[in-house]
This record gives sequence, structure tokens and C-alpha cells, in this order.
Amino acid sequence: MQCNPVQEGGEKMSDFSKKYQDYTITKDGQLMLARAEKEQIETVWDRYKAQLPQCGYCELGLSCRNCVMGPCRVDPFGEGPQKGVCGADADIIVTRNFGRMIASGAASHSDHGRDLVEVLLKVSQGKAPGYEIRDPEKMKRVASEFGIDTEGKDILQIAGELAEAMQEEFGTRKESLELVSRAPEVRQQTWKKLGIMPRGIDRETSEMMHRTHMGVDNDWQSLTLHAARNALSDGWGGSMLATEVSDILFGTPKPLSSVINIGVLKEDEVNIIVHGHNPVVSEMIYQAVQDDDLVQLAKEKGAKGINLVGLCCTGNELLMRRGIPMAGNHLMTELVLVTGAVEMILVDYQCIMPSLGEIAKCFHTKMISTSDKARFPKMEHREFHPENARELARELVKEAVENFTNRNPDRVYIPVEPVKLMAGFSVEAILEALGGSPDPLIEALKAGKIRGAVGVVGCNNPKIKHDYGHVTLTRRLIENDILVLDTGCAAVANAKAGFKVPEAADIAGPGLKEVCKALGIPPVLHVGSCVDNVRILVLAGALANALNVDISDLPLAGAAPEWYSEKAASIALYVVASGIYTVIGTTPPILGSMNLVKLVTEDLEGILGATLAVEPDPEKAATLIRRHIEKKRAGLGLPTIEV
Ligand code: BF8
Ligand code: SF4
Repeated sequence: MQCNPVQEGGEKMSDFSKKYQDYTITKDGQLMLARAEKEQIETVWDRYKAQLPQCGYCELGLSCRNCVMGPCRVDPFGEGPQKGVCGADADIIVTRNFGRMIASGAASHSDHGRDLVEVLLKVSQGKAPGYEIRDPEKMKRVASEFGIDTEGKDILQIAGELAEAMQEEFGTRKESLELVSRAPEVRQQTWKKLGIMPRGIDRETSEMMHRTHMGVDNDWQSLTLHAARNALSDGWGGSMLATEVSDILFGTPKPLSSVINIGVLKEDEVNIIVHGHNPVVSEMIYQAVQDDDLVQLAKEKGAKGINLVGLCCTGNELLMRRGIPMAGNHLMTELVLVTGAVEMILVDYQCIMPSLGEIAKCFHTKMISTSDKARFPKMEHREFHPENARELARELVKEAVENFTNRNPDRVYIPVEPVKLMAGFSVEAILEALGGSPDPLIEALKAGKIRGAVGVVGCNNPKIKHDYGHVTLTRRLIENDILVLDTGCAAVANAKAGFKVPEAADIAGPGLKEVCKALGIPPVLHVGSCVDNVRILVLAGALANALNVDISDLPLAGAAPEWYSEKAASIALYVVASGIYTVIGTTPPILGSMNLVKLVTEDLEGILGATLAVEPDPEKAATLIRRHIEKKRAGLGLPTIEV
């Protein structure tokens, strides 16, 4: 990749950027893409185009390289081979690939959860300076769910016992995971009957890898059921532990305000970006940027202060708890660097494009990787552990501050003003906003003021116009009195669109508007990062229990309009397996097996009470979801409308 420092003058960037209207609906994205082109910086969109046409066999899920008798592929037109060398047909090959996709997604969330549990254990042993138990009450509540007697015990002792009990969840000896008890009893019975009760977090992923080895599970239906169990081990296991321990260590989110988009970068301050997923690193950076001596140093270097901003889910974690501004979501991660205003970007893991190091090299930006399990080209590696995190965070912030003098002011380009948002809607915060119980929400649902609720979640993907899927779907839902809860990159998109301020209630339907105005909340609630999708599960479980029904009876839905990652696939499947109808925008690589397609889009209804639908057009997805919600309302005997 070339770098071509841009000189001022020439065509006005705002005119020039119009050509990028098909790439992204966001103004900052369009302007930064134009800037990247002028600087001859390659982006994810360029690389996507270079890949076209993408492999048709792989798109359909019909290629297999699970062993070296292959690689094999099955001809979708029925003319070429219909079986791999081992004899696996299209159904087996497609489902094995799908299963491995789920395994990787579940493993990613769950390994993130494990890292947090390890920090909790180290805190209990006094070996993690800088970390503490910030929500001891929540810790006690969770500990009692694990059967730990907290009476008269010291906080650190409880932390140690809880961390050890949580570590057991990853193993192989249990009949079922502890936190599945948060699901309604009838849902748990369904899982038991189907033989998909998740047992150990690592066990289900490991078993999936085993089953998909050549010559193990060659029944595509049985494989699909195990995929559901594997996904449940993520939703009610790994991700749930990640969220609960993050709340215990860093505080349970409460509503707060902040700002978002590329305009959160500051021309006159040291800009530090945290990117990735695990708050273990970013929380320490947050602490370090508060240190007076480092702020003083920034001033000595000619900056007005230190500006810490987030990208992707680790940004969401800090936004939810500390209100730090967000620079953008997945497809903005390269473009943020093109501002030329970033002194340092620190990454942990997941969704970090390997291209970032190269782009940073076009500027003065320092790129630091921090996790022993996630290294990147052209990045400096500085490994974080609970023991050294506080000190290392200070060192790195100091280096970022010192790097401010290397910034070339002539290349700084921050072309937009940030947008306001409200975040911090943990289940605890939502219940508090409702006055302490889910009853007002249930009343609003019964009266039809709120017709239902939808989790809009997931990624960006260059196959879909950036943020268009999230924003279009969300707008249609709230206009029709459907409350939206969002996470991850979807949450960033909706915030940038202005849906997350209380005044956004004005674009909601009359019923939702009335409820939001009465409570002073936006119609789109920021629930957190991708692991925080479990907050939606917990809330759904609580609502179902309050009404004495199954989750699948509730007027709820999930949507991932622009998903790209294996983690998102795992989320979609655990949401469906928990009884929530889910519409995804990008087509998963399963069309090579119409049997599997029929199973997940139709037959799962009779098995799990929910299905997966694929609908790339968010307008049509909104209609599908609205119809589904009215159907569920009818089932509960609530008033319905024609959609
Ligand atoms: O965990 S939404 S692109 S950043 S995978 Fe990744 Fe997708 Fe964004 Fe967060 Ni989630
Ligand atoms: Fe081919 Fe079967 Fe090996 Fe897959 S497992 S590569 S289909 S021989």
C-alpha cells in the first residue's frame, strides 16, 4: 500500500465524497473514504472489491477442507461430484462448516469471559493492582446463584470462591451450566428434552470440533442440534460470565450521556483509541488517562489534555460504564486512523483488521497489541497481565502523550461534529428506570403502547451499505411502537443516527413516544457490547417468568442486519435456541443444503419455538418482525393490528 500525504486545495472533499454514498450512509464515513482515496490508502471496501467474485462453493458452504483427502466440493448444479472423497454429501459438509462457525464464535466470547474470570481470581488473591470489585452487591447476587454462601464473608473471599465456581463452568463435569436457571423452567425442559442443555463451556466447543472431524457425526440434524447447544454454552455461559464479571469488576452500567462519531477526536488533545473487546485492558488505560501527572505532561507537550475514545466493543464497554466517547464501529476502524490525529491505538482482540498496522504507518500513530493471543503485523506488542496492567497502562499513555509532538497538524482531518447519545442500559438500569420492576413494561405491552421489543445487534459488513441496515430497520421499528435494544456495532450506528437521545422519542410511534417521554429515555436503548447481548436474554427470561410463559411466547425478536463474524452467528443461534425469532441480513453460508435451510428457517419453530430468517432488505425485515410481534401478541391474547 502506498501513502500519499495530501496537500490542501483541489476538489472540495465534501463534493468528492459523494461517490462514497453507496458505501456508507454516514457523513464521516463518506468524507474519510474520500480522504483515504486521496492519500492512496487501501480500505476494507477496496479489498472486498478485489475479492469479487467470491468463491461460489464457499458462499454456499459446499467446500470442505476438514482433512487432506480433500479439499473437496460438491457441485450445486448436480452435474459434478455430489460427495467429498470421504463420502460426505452436501448436507453433511454444509452443516459441519456451520457447526465450526458456531464453535469459533462461541469460543471467542467464552475465552473473553475466561480472561475476566481470571482477573476476578487475581483480584481475590491481591495480585491485580488497579483492579477492584466495584459492584460487590452484584457479586453477592451472582455468588448466591452459584450456591455460594456469602454470609459474613469478606468481599475478596467471595470473589475468590465465585471465580473458582465460574472456572468450573468451563470444564466437562457438569450436567448443565449454572446460569441457565435464569431461563424459564419450560425453556430448560425443552433443552433437556432435545438433549441440548449446555454442560461445559469449553466442552461444547471441543465436542463440536470432534463431531466435525472426518468420520464422526454425519447426521446433519444431530450436528445442528449440537450447534444449538454450543451456541447456548456461549449465550448462557461464556458471554454471560463475561458480562457479569465485567459488571462486578468495573461497575454495572447506569444511564449516562456521551458523544459519538469521528468528530470525537480532538485537534488540540492527545487522542488515544482503545479497540477490541475486553475491558480488562481498556479500563486500565481509562484509569491512566485520569492521572494528573500524565495530563500535566500532555500540557507540557502542547496539548490541552488527553482524549480517550473507543472503537467497537471495548469502546462500548467503556462508554457504558464511564461515558467515554465512541469514534465508530467496525467499518470505521481503518478510517479513524486516516484523520492523522491519533497518537496511539491500543488493541486487545477480535474484529481488529490486520490492515490497521499498515495504515498507522502512514501517520505518526503508534499501534500497540496487548494480548498474548492476538498479535498483528506492523504493531508493537506490549503484553498486559493483571499483575502489570496498571503500570503498563501508565507507560503506554505516557508514550502516546510523547508522540503528540510527532503529529503533523497539516495532515489532521476531523471533518464532522459529534452526535450526542445516552447509553448505560443494563438490565438493572432498565428496571430502575421502570421503577424497580418489569410491571410498567408489561402494562405498556398489554395496552399496546409498546407492541414488542427487538434486539438489533451485530456488525458491519462491506457487502451491505455501512450502517444502512441497522438504521433503516431500527427507524421502522420505533416508528411502529417497537422498543429497540441494541449492542455492538449496531448500537454505534443507531447512536450516530441520533436515535439515542430522549428527544428521539419524537420519531417513535405515539405509544412508544409516550412511554419514553414519561421515563425520560430514548426509544433505542444501548445495552452494551456484543457479549452484553446476554442482558437481553436475562431481561427476556425475567419477562417470561413474570408472565409465567416461555420466552418464545413473548412479542420479541432479534435482528443482525449487517453481521459478518462467527461470533454473530453464535449469537443468532443462541437467541433462536432461547426462543426468539431472529432476522439476519447477510446470508450465512448454508444455502448449499436446502435441508439445513428448511430446518433453521421453518422446522425449528416446532422444536425450539423460534426460527432464523434471512432478509437483506431492512425494510422487508421490519415487516417480517412486525408481523411476528403481532402473531405473538395474538398468542398472548393481547390486542393486535394488521401489518
Ligand atoms: O463483538 S458487532 S463487528 S466489534 S462481532 Fe465485531 Fe460484530 Fe462489531 Fe464487537 Ni460484535
Ligand atoms: Fe473431503 Fe471428507 Fe476430507 Fe471434507 S472430510 S475434505 S469432504 S474427504
